[in-house]
Amino acid sequence: MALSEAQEQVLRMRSAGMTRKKIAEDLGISLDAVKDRLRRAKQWETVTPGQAAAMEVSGLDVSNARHGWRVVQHEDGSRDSVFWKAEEGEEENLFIEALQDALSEYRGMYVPQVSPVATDDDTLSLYSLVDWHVGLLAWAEETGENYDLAIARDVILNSMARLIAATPPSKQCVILGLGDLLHFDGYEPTTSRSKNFLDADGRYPKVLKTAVQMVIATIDMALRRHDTVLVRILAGNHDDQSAVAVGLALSLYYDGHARVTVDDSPSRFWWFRFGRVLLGATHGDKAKMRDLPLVMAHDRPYDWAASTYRRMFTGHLHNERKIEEGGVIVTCMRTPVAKDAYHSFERYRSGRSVYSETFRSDGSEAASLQFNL
Ligand SMILES: [Mn+2]
Repeated sequence: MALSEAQEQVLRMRSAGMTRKKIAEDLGISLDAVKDRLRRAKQWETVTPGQAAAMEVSGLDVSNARHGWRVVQHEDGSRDSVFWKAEEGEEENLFIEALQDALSEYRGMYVPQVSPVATDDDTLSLYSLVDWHVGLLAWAEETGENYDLAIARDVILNSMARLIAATPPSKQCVILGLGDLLHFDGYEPTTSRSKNFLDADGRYPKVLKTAVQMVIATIDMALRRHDTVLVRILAGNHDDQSAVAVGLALSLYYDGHARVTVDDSPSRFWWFRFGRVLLGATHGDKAKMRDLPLVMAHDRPYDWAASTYRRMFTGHLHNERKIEEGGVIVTCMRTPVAKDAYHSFERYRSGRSVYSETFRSDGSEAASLQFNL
């Protein structure tokens, strides 16, 4: 007896870093079978070549024996003998491995990014993730353009990469989910309040996971351009509940990260003062654009007093509008998402963009970048 081919194969896959669950999936065998093969294979590892040879002639299988002598009488009169004792601590090792396997999918796996060499510490850049609607499905013959999960990931992340590379290297940046990051909010593909049916690509957990991965990819790209990243995910009318889950996932993922702060406030408004610049945002499905300056003044009276340049940002309408009211510029931004059939059949024909805004702390400068898809 020696290491069987099947045991060797499992051992090889395991040492290549695969989890036991993945090995079972790849080989089409049960998790228990993988565990058993590994256990047997590992027992052979601790056997010396002499013992292995003795066991082979004695027909002894290490995995079935706890301890004992085996003696084999050869035809020429010679004898081979071996004393076998199972290694102690094996149970504990198996337990630790089982724990590692179980947790492997949930570990905070952020990859530390190299800090940018030179950043401008007197400016702040804002990236708004406007109505990404991850999970939306569109068929080109109906709507003019195909759209699904894979296309969303590809198109949006490529646009964000180009945008981040072109944005001034401010020391601080904010990644702001402006609402409707997800197209639908649960196993039923409907809007959460009006219960309108939506064209959805994929199961809800897959959509939620993809949306989180896309925001993580965006944050990681921003970390190569900016020294610190503040993240805030606002809820919209399509993702009331999922926005909370995304915020929570991000705050756990970046827990302990020196350069990323996740603000997981459940408030529908975001406020932030950078020197004399006061910024605010909300999805835009509830308050009208014209009402937002007064909400800002009411909610942030001291920040209002300390600021000289004030901006508010919304999404929801999927087209660009800009108004100024009471000295506050309120901008509604376009989205990078394609139209679904419902919107295509109506008169909606807005273009698709991603944006960044950069502010100087004394309020003297505001630079806006817009990349069109
Ligand atoms: Mn909306």
